[in-house]
Amino acid sequence: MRLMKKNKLCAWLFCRVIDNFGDIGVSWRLAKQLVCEQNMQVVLWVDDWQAVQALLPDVGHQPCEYEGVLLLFWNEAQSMQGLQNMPAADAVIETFACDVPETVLQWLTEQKQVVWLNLEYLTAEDWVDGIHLLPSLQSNGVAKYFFCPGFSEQTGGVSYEQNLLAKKWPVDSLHKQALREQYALPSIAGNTHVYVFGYADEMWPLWFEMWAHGAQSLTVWLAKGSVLTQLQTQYPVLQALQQVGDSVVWGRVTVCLVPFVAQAQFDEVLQAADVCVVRGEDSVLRALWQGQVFWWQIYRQEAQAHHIKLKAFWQRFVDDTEILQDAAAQKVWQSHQLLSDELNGVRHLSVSERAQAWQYVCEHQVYLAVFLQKWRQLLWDKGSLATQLANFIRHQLK
Ligand code: TRH
Repeated sequence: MRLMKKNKLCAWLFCRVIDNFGDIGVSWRLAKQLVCEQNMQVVLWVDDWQAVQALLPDVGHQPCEYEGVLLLFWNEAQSMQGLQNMPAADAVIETFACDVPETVLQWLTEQKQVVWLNLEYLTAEDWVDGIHLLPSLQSNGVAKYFFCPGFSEQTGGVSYEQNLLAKKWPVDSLHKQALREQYALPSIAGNTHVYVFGYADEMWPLWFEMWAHGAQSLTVWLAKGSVLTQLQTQYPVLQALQQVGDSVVWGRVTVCLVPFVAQAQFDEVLQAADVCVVRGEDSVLRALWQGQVFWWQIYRQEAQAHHIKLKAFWQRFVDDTEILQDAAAQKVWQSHQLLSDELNGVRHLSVSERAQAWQYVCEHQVYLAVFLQKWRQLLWDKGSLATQLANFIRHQLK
């Protein structure tokens, strides 16, 4: 019996969860956008159902149809018959070189016209311009295309939903307050509210010390996870943070443990903050869409490859927005970058350098936000990743 009748252009999407939530985060967004915005059918195979449930808490058991996407647990022993029960694919998409199962490789050799592609990681580095949409002949005799998200005209663009900019971000202070109440995010009048979703790292104690002893009162909403675990081993005061909603006052900073929300609500948590620190490729784009100041704690790679990726990202921002030509913004930008470098292990700051940079960005964030909003618009105008991907598939099938 077919699990879903084929009635549209159909993509099979494969997602292997390596660690964290980025793989499923990106795959799910893409699946939904192809269905809702590109009038396609999507079957999404994921090899970690718990990761699916974290982002879609009401998803239920697999297989299931959720928001128009057929969601399935990726079973390595996927049978040919199982595949034949699916709506036939016009496109097979691997996310992040996850390698489709043998049966799919075999199935691909038997098809006359199916577009096979690998969705690469997002980077602003120049080399992606040269490989985006290049075919590469695989051992089963079928060509697989590289599809590279990116920031230039020569790449596949970045992920966003078509209705995003209509939402008028950043939100005004009344709306912010309403969101804080909705998500039980403690709000303290006069404080800067910082949302932190990062990776454990030796710089966090330095930043929390800076906040605790800073000149300005601050509220930090800390997403539950490795940063908290790390800090609790070093600072007994933070051991009071056990459950979502708990908060402690430590010098000038009030630290609160905030919930892990469904992906559909993640944007709202970011909007509720004044500034934020985010980490992987999905959350950094969501922060960018808010049009507010953010820092990117990029996923660490071997041989410091992430430093190159980080530099390319911010360099693209500088080039696209010409921020360095504006004296007021330039100064905030320099402070922002000092902190960004320290956050990612590129350099160390002294206590006073760090504190001054932080204070300067917080006090002048509005200058920087203008340029972030400009960049957002430029990226938007290039067309979304899902649009470009669907167009490529259609073009190849002609
Ligand atoms: O979870 P990540 O660290 O994933 C990483 C990165 O994608 C990295 O680039 C990749 O190489 C590595 O995995 C394997 O960070 P990321 O990409 O930001 O994904 C987090 C997802 O979790 C994103 O879709 C937003 C979502 N999320 C929620 O839905 N609710 C929440 O409360 C939070 C904190 C996150």
